[in-house]
Amino acid sequence: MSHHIDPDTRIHIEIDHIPCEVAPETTILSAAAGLGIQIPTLCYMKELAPDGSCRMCVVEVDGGRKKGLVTACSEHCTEGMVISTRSEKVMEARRFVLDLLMSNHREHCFSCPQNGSCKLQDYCMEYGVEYTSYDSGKRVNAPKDTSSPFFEYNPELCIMCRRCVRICEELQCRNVISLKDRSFDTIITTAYGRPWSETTCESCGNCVSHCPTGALSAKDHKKYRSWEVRKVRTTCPHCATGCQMDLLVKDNRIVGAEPADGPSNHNLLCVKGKFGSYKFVGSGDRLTHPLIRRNGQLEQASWDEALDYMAEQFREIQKKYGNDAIAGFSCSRAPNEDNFVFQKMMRAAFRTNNVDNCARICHSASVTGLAMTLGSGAMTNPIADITGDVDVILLVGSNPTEAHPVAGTQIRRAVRRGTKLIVVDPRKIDLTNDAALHLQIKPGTNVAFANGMMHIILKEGLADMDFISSRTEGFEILEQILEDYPPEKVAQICHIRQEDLIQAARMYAGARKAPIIYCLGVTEHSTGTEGVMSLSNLAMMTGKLGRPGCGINPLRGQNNVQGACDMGCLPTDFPGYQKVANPDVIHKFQTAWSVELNTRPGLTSTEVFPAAIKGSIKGLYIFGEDPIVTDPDTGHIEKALKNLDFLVVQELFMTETAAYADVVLPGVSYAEKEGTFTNTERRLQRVRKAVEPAGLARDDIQIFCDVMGRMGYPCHYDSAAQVMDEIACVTPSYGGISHARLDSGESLQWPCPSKDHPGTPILHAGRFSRGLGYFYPAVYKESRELPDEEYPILLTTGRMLYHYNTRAMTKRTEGLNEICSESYIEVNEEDAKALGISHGDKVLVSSRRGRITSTARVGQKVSPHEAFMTFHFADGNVNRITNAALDDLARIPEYKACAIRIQKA
Ligand SMILES: Nc1nc2c(c(=O)[nH]1)N[C@H]1C(S)=C(S)[C@@H](COP(=O)(O)OP(=O)(O)OC[C@H]3O[C@@H](n4cnc5c(=O)[nH]c(N)nc54)[C@H](O)[C@@H]3O)O[C@H]1N2
Ligand SMILES: Nc1nc2c(c(=O)[nH]1)N[C@H]1C(S)=C(S)[C@@H](COP(=O)(O)OP(=O)(O)OC[C@H]3O[C@@H](n4cnc5c(=O)[nH]c(N)nc54)[C@H](O)[C@@H]3O)O[C@H]1N2
Ligand code: SF4
Ligand code: SF4
Ligand SMILES: [Mo]
Repeated sequence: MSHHIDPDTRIHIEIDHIPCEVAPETTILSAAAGLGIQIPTLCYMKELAPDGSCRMCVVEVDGGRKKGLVTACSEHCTEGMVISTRSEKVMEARRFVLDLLMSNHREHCFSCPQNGSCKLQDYCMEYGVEYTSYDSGKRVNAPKDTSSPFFEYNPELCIMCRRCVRICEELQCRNVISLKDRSFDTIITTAYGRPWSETTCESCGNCVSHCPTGALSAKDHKKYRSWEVRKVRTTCPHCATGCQMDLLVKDNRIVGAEPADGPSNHNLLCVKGKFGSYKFVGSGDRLTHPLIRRNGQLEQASWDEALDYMAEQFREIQKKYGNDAIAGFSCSRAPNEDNFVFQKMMRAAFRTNNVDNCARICHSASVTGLAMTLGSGAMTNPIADITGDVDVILLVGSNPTEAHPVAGTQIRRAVRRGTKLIVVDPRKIDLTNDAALHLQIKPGTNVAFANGMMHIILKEGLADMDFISSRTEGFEILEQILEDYPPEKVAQICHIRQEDLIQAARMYAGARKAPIIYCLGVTEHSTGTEGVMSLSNLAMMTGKLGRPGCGINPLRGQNNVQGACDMGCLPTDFPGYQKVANPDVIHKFQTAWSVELNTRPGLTSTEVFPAAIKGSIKGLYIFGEDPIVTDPDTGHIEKALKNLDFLVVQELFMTETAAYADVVLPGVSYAEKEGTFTNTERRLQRVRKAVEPAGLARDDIQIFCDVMGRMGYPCHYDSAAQVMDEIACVTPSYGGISHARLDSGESLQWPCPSKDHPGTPILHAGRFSRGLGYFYPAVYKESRELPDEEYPILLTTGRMLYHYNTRAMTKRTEGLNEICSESYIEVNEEDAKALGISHGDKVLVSSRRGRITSTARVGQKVSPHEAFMTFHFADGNVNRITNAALDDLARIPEYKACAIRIQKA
């Protein structure tokens, strides 16, 4: 029998003469912290198992089972223990530890960037250790490594606490850093002692953030002294993982970022959060003045001039063509409060439902698909839950170690603890190295794959028939369809091995806890919505919904794309997915906003461009999106924008889209305003103002209010908190949310209907949001464009770790450009050989829509006759050649499959 301790047992101890009770398995360190007694630590980190190696945390114990000095981080409290944290023996032992450390540490505190926030320095002061008594000390003589673009390693300042080694190994799961014995010394080094820049280091900088001394320090740290900076707690502006961090602010400039302890990141960041989240804010090329096009040129104007002109032009369009000739795109990089006011402006002041956001070209298939099958188009379970204690992870069309890196590392960690990972992706992504099974499917065949899995599950009796009969509907029709997807046929369609499909089906269905995690490899297809619904069919059929460690989990992309959708920046939905088509909803908002509303559902953003070409859309207001770069088939976007009567772009930078505008308005970034982002787990987190914006740039909400006034619908807010109060008032799922609750430290996931509601981590427990879960009868259909003789290669597109979408933010961080700043195309070596192309060659890439040049990366990452490009780079932007074919249900474009030809340039 295993040793069992009742968690209700209490253990009685005494620390520094204060008696207290603790639960079993409590360490002395945390018991002391509970009493407000700080014990010094160097190697200890709450996220890592205790190491006890630095011995700084020694305390003296008596009573209980032990007597003498023990390390508080690793020693558990036992009944009757009497602990002294500052006895003379303890102080002496700590002085000895420090004395030894100092013998190996060069004291150039004066020039060390860590001066003032170094734990070694602090403790030496506190314990009165001014110099080492081991002057013949074995000083490490290894040279500095400055090869990383972001940080340097100075071995002379290292105290061998091993935090960096363990973070890299146990949390980041990269094993770049290790301990190496060199005759007398042990030193910290990279694998094979190579320069940092040549290792597999991902520059997450977590080792740097947690190094207690100046041994690992950010290059940017040279620009400030620790006591000069103010810390502002906020949320990372890049992906929807929603990592919490502190911006370090010196005067009115952000000089760095540190990870904070948030529910989705637990003191970790990725390279974009750590090093790519602040330089763009203070970049010299920010927009600082409104601009008006005069005689073909964009010229500086005052706010009044720009806003008056805008209102005049938009009114003119309304008069001539009606309210629905104007459309607006909202910004899912911006806070909820901005998005709420933007859609309110479009609906109440412009009187149109033509409002959308970039979810349309991203996860609209999830919003639509999961709403149809489950009743709520959002991730069902939290990140920590689906990467914690789970048996199998089914990862479909998602590359989280690059696109959601802090979530990605949690998947790597799960695998190390024993979780089996199944990767379904046309490419060998980083996580295929950790996978038990990689189904390298042909792009565009997700529905066939899912149907094939379900065919096997049914045939082998692995379905959860009780769940199907008690909680779902539509099974019989799907069951008939599935007959048509035997493994041999599916293997052929998907270009995979039958045995692998069968094994994947058994692993997934047979597991007790197995979440599906998916992303754009599923949604960005002309059959994207059906792809999503096929995956929800798979989860329902195996009863893996509404409970921990399961669910269907779209990793949303942009930092606040979940929020932009929640806020009603959708042509068919008011905030909280209340339908425009429902007269009661219209009535509700007419009353709330004291205005008569347009009852016609609007156009999606992807419908707006063809409508502009046709001439039925005449005016467009784009808030923080850059469709010339990011929408498919650039040619048709250019044509559409040129055909407009009037275009307004509200931006941080002069983007390629802004260059087409009649009026450009300077908005402010996440670091210059207050608000909230909703991350992919439906979690509301605060965004806080760190610096004042430059020039005349204005808070985006204020701009919308000024526009609303001029369009005849006066509106004013004193603060973002006040906007959130209105959101809570009209949005049932946000009913209990307020800035005050978030500021008091609560972490809330919607639905959170009332002020005393704790939020909802897991959706669909006991009952689906729509009542019964619906099996959508999805049939496999081919991608709209397939390879042929003329265009023989199937291209899929996506992302890489170091850059973010248009690079509006990441290209303003030099280090990221140093790692990669040019377009490339991943080509299979077999094709390369046939085409006479070598790694690094310039190539011409063409499709029916255009032609670009790029650089070939030849290898085995993609299958033969397939290729991959990112859309981050202006030289050879892949959207010149992608296909704007749309999905019938969500109107999402087919970014992930089109036919191309590659030639040597
Ligand atoms: N570094 C970085 N991070 C980002 C972003 C960024 O630009 N850079 N953008 C953010 C945004 S907006 C989003 S939406 C997310 C997107 O995050 P992801 O969707 O994870 O990223 P992608 O690279 O677009 O696509 C994921 C994978 O889908 C695979 N794939 C392509 N076609 C298919 C298919 O038919 N079936 C299957 N099963 N897989 C397929 C691709 O090979 C790719 O590995 O990332 C967010 N995070
Ligand atoms: N080929 C291909 N193309 C794709 C994709 C793909 O996988 N393949 N993915 C698609 C996806 S998923 C997405 S989400 C889109 C993204 O497409 P976009 O949304 O166009 O890309 P971003 O770079 O995120 O652009 C956001 C813009 O908002 C501005 N901005 C940021 N914050 C603020 C703010 O607070 N206020 C104001 N006024 N402006 C702000 C930035 O300066 C930036 O120019 O790209 C799509 N394009
Ligand atoms: S480099 Fe820093 S974190 Fe790593 S062992 Fe040395 S002192 Fe510790
Ligand atoms: S994982 Fe996403 S949210 Fe977290 S630091 Fe990286 S980019 Fe920011
Ligand atoms: Mo996205």
